[in-house]
Amino acid sequence: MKKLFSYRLSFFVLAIILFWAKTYLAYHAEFNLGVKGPTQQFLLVINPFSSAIFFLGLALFAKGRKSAIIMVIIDFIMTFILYANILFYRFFDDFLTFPNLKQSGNVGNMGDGIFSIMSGHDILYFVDIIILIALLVWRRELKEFKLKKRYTSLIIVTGIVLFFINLAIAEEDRPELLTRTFDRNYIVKYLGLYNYTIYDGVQTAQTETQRAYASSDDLTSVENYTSSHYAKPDAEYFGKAKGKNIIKIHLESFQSFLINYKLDGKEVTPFLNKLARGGEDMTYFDNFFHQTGQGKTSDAELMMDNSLFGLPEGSAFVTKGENTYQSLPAILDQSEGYTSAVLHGDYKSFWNRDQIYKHIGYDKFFDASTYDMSDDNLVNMGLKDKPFFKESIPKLQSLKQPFYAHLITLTNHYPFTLDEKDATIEKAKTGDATVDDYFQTARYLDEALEQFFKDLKSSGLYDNSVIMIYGDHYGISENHNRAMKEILGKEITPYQNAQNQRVPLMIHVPGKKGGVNHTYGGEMDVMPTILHLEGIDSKKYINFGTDLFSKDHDDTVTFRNGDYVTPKYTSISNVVYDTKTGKELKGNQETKNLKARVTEQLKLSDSVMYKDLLRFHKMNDFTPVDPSKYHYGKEKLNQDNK
Ligand code: GP9
Ligand code: MN
Repeated sequence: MKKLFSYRLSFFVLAIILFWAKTYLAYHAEFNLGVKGPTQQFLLVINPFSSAIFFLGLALFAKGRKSAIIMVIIDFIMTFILYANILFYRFFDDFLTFPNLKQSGNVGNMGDGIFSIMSGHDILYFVDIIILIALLVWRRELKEFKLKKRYTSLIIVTGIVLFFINLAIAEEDRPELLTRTFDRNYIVKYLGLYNYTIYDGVQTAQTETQRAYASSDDLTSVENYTSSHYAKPDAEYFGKAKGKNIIKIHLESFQSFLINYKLDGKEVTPFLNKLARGGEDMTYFDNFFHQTGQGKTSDAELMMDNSLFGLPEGSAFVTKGENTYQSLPAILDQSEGYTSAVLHGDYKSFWNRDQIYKHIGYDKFFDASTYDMSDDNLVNMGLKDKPFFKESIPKLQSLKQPFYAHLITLTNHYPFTLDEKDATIEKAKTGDATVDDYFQTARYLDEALEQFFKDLKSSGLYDNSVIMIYGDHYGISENHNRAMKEILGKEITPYQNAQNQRVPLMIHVPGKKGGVNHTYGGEMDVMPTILHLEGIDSKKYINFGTDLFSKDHDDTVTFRNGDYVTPKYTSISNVVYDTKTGKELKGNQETKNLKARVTEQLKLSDSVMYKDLLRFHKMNDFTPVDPSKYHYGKEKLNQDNK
């Protein structure tokens, strides 16, 4: 045993230790991973080990000097991946993806700049390889190296077991880490850079295969569906927002049951309640539903800007970030000369935003790096909504008008944490912390919004702007049915749960009277609605939703899982209920047809997304978006606010 360790395995052990050390060093010195708490610290320590043991261990299947040479080569390849990411991160503040490699807009952009971001101390990342090569040359004993296959397999299995332990702890800390794929940063933080690279490779390969087998013929059935499903504009609304700024405010996890809800006799969201009564000439859609799937916020964004569904699994923002889109910001730019911007108090890589926004055609992306992120301004996932809105005003003023601005709030996000000093309403008292805390963050958001309206007015932006407010998805999941029963005073049956998926949609168009609109609709309907308000006919676009103001509007709300709600029927897991009373009904021909249509709609939207079909959809007056033209570096934003 002693002998074995003295020279047979020592090369391997040394390689692992050195490799671990430089990876760990890079995690701290190069990347801004936002590691919090002992679990995440621990994972950061162990994840380079599992990769190193597994990959370097593969070399042990060979014998003698050959084994050591292969080990050095594997080490070099992994170091190359590490170093490429280090350089890319220094430039773009993000990790490399395989699609990045073929995009001239990214890696190509680095060009000569690549040398300017290299630094003298980078040699540290290669020192271990130099040491190993020196040993390879000088240590003659390596020639005799031979390890029984049994032991090699044991080493490989150890690497795999370590990986699964790592994954289990990560999933515990961050459920659905891999299925929902929130953020590259998170995958690296939890599973390490090398596992992230493999993960990204597998995803890219899947996407590429789906794309490769598609042709323009696949678009025909989609076009047949969308043109027969088209709802023509209503003359009373068509063009009423032409040339006006559009300020779209995304209320994080905000459900409609909060509107007019009283907790211990106190209104939770007095400002939004005022708007829902038609204050500020808002039209409030009280039968509007979110239609998101696992992509949550990102699905909501995708639907609102594209009228395409998110995917049955994962987030389309992440896995279909390289697709061709014909999105609202690009159409508004090309038809009406709009500038577009996203403003958000989280970092740009979350939900792959920094990539997909370039394909959607957002001119500017003001992410957390452009806001004051000092400790006092932060809670939970990022910037608090009050400073967020405050700092957003000058950013909006800096945009060339007319603009389309998308502001994404954050504080009302699970687990609804709030500093005591920011709380202005008591918590609820159901004993379920998630539900109890929800009311405080919702109130905070309401106050932030009220102030934002005041600031919009004093900045002069209000008068010439359409303001749209919407809730992105539920805040309280079905895991909290017991507490929600107390809150709503009724059992949360499957029927009731579907009704609870209502989120507010409010639209203020200057010159138009406000009030409550009871039309049934969902996030998929927003894009055609805005197009028509802008005086752009939605007919030629591939939109799966329909204009909410149109007389032909389709009031069947399709949920991502194939369930649906109409003013008459609510169908959940193939059980049909009366939408008004909640009574279970016998299915009939009408509900069968509805189910078939909903299934067809989802299937066609999925084929657009999986096969990237919009690349075949040519229009005379629309130039495909060129993602390489968009750059969201911090400096760029400051220098040239288009
Ligand atoms: C993160 C934020 C939250 O930037 O938009 O996303 P969610 O977890 O709600 O999908
Ligand atoms: Mn969200």
